[in-house]
Formats: sequence, C-alpha cells, structure tokens
Amino acid sequence: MRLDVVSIFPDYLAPLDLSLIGRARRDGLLDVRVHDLRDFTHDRHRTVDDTPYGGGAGMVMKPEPWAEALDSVVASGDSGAVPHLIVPGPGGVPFTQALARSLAAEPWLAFACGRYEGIDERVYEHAAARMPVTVVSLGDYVLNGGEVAVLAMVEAVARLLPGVIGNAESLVEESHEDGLLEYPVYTKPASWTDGGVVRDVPSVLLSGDHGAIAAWRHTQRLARTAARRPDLLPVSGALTPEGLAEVELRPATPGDVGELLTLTHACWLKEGIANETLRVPAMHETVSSMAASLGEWQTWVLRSGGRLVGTVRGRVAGEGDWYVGRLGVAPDLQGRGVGRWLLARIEELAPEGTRRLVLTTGAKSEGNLRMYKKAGYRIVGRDDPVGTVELAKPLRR
Ligand code: JQB
Repeated sequence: MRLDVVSIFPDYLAPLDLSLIGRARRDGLLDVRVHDLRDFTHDRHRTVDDTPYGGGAGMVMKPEPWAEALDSVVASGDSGAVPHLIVPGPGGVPFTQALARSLAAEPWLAFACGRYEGIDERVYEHAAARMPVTVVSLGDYVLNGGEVAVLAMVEAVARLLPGVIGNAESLVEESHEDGLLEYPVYTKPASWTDGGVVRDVPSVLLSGDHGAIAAWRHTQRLARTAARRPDLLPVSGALTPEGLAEVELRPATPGDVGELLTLTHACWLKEGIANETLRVPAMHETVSSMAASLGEWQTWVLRSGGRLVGTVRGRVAGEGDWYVGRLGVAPDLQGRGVGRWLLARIEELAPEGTRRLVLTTGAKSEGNLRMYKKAGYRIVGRDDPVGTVELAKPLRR
C-alpha cells in the first residue's frame, strides 16, 4: 500500500519510521511518502495561511499550495491512478474500525493535514474533481491539526495489511470487531504483592476449565461494555418492542434502584396473589438488597418516554446455564408482548458456551407459564414447598 501525507510539520510524522509501521516500510509492505506543504509555495516567506473572508478568529490555509501539492502527489503515481484523499477534520465522518478495514483494502491513500481554522473550501472541490475525497474525524474533541489524526489512522489501517502483524489471530479476537469491549487480561505472577496489597489473578483463569473461562470473559466483556460503552450493546439500538414509544433498554445503574424497586414490588405482588403466598423474594426486596443485586446480575431496565416500564436480568449459573430472572413489565403495559421482547433480549446476551437458558416462576403463574412455554421453555423441576417451577430451554447457536 502506498501512503502520501502532506503537512506543514513533516517531522510530526516521524513516528511512522518506528515499530510495526517502520518495519512494514522496511519490508516493502508500505510505501510512505511525507511532503512539506511549504515546498509548494513560491513567496519568500513560504506562506500557507491568510485571514478568513467574512471575518472571524484565526487563519485559513490558502488554496494554491494545497492544489499544487495534491497535483504533485497525483502526478507521482502510475498514469491513470489516483489516491483516495483523506482529510482529517473535526467535522468529518467518524473514523471507525469498519472504515479502517475499507481503507486497508485500497492500494493508495493520501492524507491532507490541515492546521489553523482549516483549509480553503475550494481545495476540497479541486481535489474532488481529481480523486475520491473523504473528510474523516478521529472523535468528538478538537485537535490543532490533522497530523495526530493521520498517525492514528495510518496505524489502524496498516496493522490490517497482510504481513504487518505476524499473528493474524490477534486481529480477530479484538474489541470493535464484534461490538463488545475486550475482557481484562492478566499475566504472571498469579499472585502479586503490590507494596503489601495482594493482587490475585481471578482464579477461574487458572482453573484450566475452558468453558468456565469463556463464560467469565464474556460476562466481563458485557459488564465493561454496559459500564463504559452502553451505546455498543446490541440491545440498545434499533430493536424496540412494538407499540411502545421512545423506548430505551439500558443496563441498570444505582440511579435506577428506586424505580426498579417500585416496579418489582408492583409486578411480583401479583405473583404472590396468584400463588397465594408472601414467600416471593422479589416482594421482600429493599433499596439496599436491590442495589447490591446489580453487582451480581446483569440487570437491564426498559424505559418508555423516560418511564421505567420493564426489567430483566441474567447471570451465568451452573455449567453452561444462563439464568434469567426478574422479568417484569409495568402492570398497565402487560399483555402486549413487552415481556416476550425482554426475554428475547436477555437470551441474546447469553455468553458463548451457554447450552441452556434457565428460569424460575410460580407454579400457579398461569400467564407466565404460557408465555415461557410459547417461547420454547419446558418444566424441568419443581420446588413444591416453595411453590415454584424451574423451566429450561436448550440454546442452539
Ligand atoms: C485544523 C483540525 C482536526 C484537522 C480530526 C478531530 O479545523 C478546525 N476546526 C475547528 C476547530 C479546530 C480546528 C483545527 N484543525 C485542521 C484539523 C482539527 C483535524 C480534528 C480532528 N481528524 N478533532 N479535531 N477529531
């Protein structure tokens, strides 16, 4: 792959000589050429900027040096070939792993590093008349120029090229490839005494039980993604239960506990009545027990128009079991398929290696039993003294 970078600070791109990118260049996998924009000026001061028309703060990059620099890059290629020009800018399309992948498939990329308040708009027109042009943003914050963005983009693109990273496997098992953040990683020593504090590697990782390790890692990935990047979770996006307005499914946070407790009491009071008992744990939940449960379960809350209208939670139980619990829908919204929808969402969150979905309900909870059976669950056990039944369904993936 060929890369051309135009900048008024060519030294800023010196890191492209280092590490994996530097080796890829020496191995002939990457042909990187950095150009000084000032080499395409013709005045004594090598001027690249001027004041903005219409007024306002700062300076704007002049069009003529840019047009000359880009024409010179194009002219240096094979006849007929043009690069895909990437212009870093805070107003560009987001730079993502998907964009990195598509750029990695191109034979020739050129990067135009702006500075000051940006580049005269006519440069984009000049370039677009000659080559594909994409304005790309690294993220929603403001940099002083495009150079840092180019370093990041070139690193993300180059490591995807065949031969740049020796171990192709390390490319697959990564966050942003399958939409979840990475699980935490550990190395030796298994027990590290850190100035008096003993810090142990989680014991499951030393167990040699590959199924248990996979389940633990999946739970860690979900918990991290829920805490740091809830926007990435598959359930938070376009999927919505029919007939509910402005729905939002999110991991429960401590701020949800008050409403969650109210919803839980409202839903499970009905269960107590149907089963003629007060021995329904959800009825006895308190603010503090509910808050503590958030650390033991992956608990989700469904809001509609800001109102908390549903909940469900899951956790890894026995070997290969994903235990679903506390599926509840606000009493006035029951019977519309919202519970069935929540059940489907929590089923999707079962970790890799799950063989069974398991849940418990009241032996006399007719409505629940009907819904679970329709969803493919079968009774696999009864606790007659307590009055509950255990239901399970095999998971095929
Ligand atoms: C000048 C840049 C970024 C390139 C990326 C990102 O152009 C501007 N407009 C408003 C404020 C500041 C600037 C400064 N500036 C060239 C230039 C900023 C890139 C940039 C970027 N890619 N934030 N800022 N994610």
